[in-house]
Amino acid sequence: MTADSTLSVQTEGPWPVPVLPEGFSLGAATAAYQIEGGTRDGGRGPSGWDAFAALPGSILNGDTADVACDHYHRVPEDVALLKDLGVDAYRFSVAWPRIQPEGSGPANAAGLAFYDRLVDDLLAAGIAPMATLYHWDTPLPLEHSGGWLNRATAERFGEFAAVVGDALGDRIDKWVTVNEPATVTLNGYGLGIHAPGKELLFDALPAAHHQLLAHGLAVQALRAASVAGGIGITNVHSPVSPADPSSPADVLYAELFDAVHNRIFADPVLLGRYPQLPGELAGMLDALHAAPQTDLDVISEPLDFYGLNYYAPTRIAAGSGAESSPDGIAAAMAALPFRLADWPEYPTTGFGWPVAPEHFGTALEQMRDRYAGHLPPVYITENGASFPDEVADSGVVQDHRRVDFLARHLHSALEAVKPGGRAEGVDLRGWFAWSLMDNFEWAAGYSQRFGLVHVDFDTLVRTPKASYHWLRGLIRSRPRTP
Ligand code: IFM
Repeated sequence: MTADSTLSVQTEGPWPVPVLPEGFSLGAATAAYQIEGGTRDGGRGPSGWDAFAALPGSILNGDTADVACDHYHRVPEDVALLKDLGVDAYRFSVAWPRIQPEGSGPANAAGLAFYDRLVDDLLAAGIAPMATLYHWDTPLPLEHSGGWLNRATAERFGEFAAVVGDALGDRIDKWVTVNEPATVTLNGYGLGIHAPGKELLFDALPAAHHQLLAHGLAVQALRAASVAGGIGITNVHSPVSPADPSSPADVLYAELFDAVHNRIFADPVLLGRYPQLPGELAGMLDALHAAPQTDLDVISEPLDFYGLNYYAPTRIAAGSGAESSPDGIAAAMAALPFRLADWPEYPTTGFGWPVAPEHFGTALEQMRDRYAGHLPPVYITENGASFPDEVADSGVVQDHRRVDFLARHLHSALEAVKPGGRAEGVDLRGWFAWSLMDNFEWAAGYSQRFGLVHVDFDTLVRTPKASYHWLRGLIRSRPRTP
């Protein structure tokens, strides 16, 4: 049931009104593991995240995604919310363990049927489906064989892409192969705060290469399946700066962090090579430089679009320190010679991330400066913030900090790419809010609410927040195309 939240909601405030170019697409995004629940339904197999979440202490408050938003059983209600919101596009992900419970072999018909219906419902509602093939839910048998440390996982992913491409290729508007391989590599394999919980630090780099190879193999498989929609990848980009620009050590480690968070994922896709680091850092990416050129040729298959997720900038200081956040305690970070530094000049989100919209422009500027001439049209595939929202007695969720965040960030991105803007030349085509609804925020469980729609995790009642009404108003304010 959806609570009535339209009364007395306020969507105007001191935030800017983004000026939308003609044809600019507005959407909302989710991911299968974070919203679906139904983890034992329809023949779905277990995933690496199911196993990780079952480990005591891995997820805040011992939360699991077994029910999540119960989207698996509530597709009509959720598509109705999207239709009323008026978005042009909806980004969701296809759970690999629903389609191939063993991580290989023939498709599970019930799994495919779920997405088949979802896509048809979206199209009937006039919403363009953007499907992500990998948003972190690796089938458990593949995780047991080494996960992304094993090259074979990339090959299995190419086969999975072919299966989904054959089934849905006539109706998906845009395909995202892999979502945020940086987060999987760093949090999952480097620091151990996400599945599969490995603390390998720089020995995690093969996981990056194999996800990128998986991306390239998926591009080839989708093209071989003659899918109608465009194909891209989604990388999360965080502009990195040294805590003290006059400190050579801070500058050096900022460059290293920029490489392992941003460049080792964007350079090979867009330029066909891994970045080189200067001086004493030069050997740190040896595991990547050992990759054969034939792999890089696959990884750099030309794309129809590039997906960019933006949340916050990063500040790096020399010196070690473990990181603690609702996402877990990254104890392994203490073994590194650098640490994440604070941004005392900015307000923070529920996660403690700095709210710094002007750095969104920096992210786009860096994309232009680094990849001009190689950068296809760009979609912001995620942008959003967590805040501790509550439903008031009146039934309204006044999440004005989120409205402020979204309005300022969208405005900043559009200002940056407009003629004369600092990122002029980036062909920015659209923006997706993260997320349509509050959901399972990985190691932070249900403690971080990112949604335009509030979800009561006891009753599963959905309540559109002020941010939902703000985006709905923005969409409706656009001039109608004849
Ligand atoms: O919830 C995640 C999403 O799965 C990937 N990008 C970042 C979001 C917020 O942490």
